[in-house]
Amino acid sequence: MGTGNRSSGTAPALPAVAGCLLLLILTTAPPRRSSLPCEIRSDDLPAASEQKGPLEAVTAARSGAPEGMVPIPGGTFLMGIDASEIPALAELGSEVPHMSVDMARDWFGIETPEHRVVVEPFFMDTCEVTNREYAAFVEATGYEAEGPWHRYYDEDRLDHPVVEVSWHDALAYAEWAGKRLPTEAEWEYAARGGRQDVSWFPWGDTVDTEMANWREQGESFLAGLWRILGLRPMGTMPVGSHPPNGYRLQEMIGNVSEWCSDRFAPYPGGPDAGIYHEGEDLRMVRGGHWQSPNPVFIRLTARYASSAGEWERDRGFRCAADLPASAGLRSP
Ligand SMILES: [Ca+2]
Repeated sequence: MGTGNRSSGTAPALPAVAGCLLLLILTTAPPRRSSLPCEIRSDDLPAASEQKGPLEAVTAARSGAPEGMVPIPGGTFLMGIDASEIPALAELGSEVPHMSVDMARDWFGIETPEHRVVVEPFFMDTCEVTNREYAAFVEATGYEAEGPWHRYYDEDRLDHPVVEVSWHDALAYAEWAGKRLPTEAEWEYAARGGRQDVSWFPWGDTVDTEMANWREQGESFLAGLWRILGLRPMGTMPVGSHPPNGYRLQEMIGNVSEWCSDRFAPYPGGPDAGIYHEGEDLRMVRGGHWQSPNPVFIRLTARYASSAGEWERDRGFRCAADLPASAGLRSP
């Protein structure tokens, strides 16, 4: 279930709305924070009582992590949601036009059923891959990307996540970096930050606009008009702008949604996902993004699929990597 608009090829010059642009800038520009480029502040960390096991394991193996990555201890977790949670999702997303329990079931049924998954230890990038990093890859290799990622590459956005990269573009970077894309299960497991006591967000089950970058509720008429016309300004924030989760990962939720390695498939025993076409190379996308219109779309378990050759200006990625077998990070 995508919440963003395919934005490539949008013509920015529409005289009829030119007079509105200044007003739109003033009414829609998202709040900016100072950049904290992936530096972890001690007061950002969750309470030790909540994260003792995972953090101890992470700390023990930190010295072996590649630059910009942290080790994620393996373990077992419950992936997805139980169907009984669908009404609560309809309530959470009640500001979405025409939301109902039936609509919530159509949109979020692919998150069911909740099922137990074993995840082996792995490394995960602490932050989304940035424009600076992607440019270094392209410069080093001459890679010709499918997506027009360079449209949002400039000196002011070097530490913002790269966007408008296809799944193939993301995979090419990952392989060049000696990494890979995370599986969907790895992504969801890592996003929890070691917490199995939360259902919706890494920080808990309440909406908190300070914890992630998404399009908040209450969009004005002019802001909506701008979005519909494809003129909404980019709303990404520099990576590392939000507090980390229990594994020290930042912006797993929001900012840009993130490609995962998996082809789309319903969960075992889950409903038939008729909303997706068969035969396409659909790859999973996770985490929601700066244009997600409601927190219901940025939950830990929210999943949707996109063709591997498509790109969005609200979609990027981060990498995972295999952990040496000797690291011994398997959780009980
Ligand atoms: Ca993200």
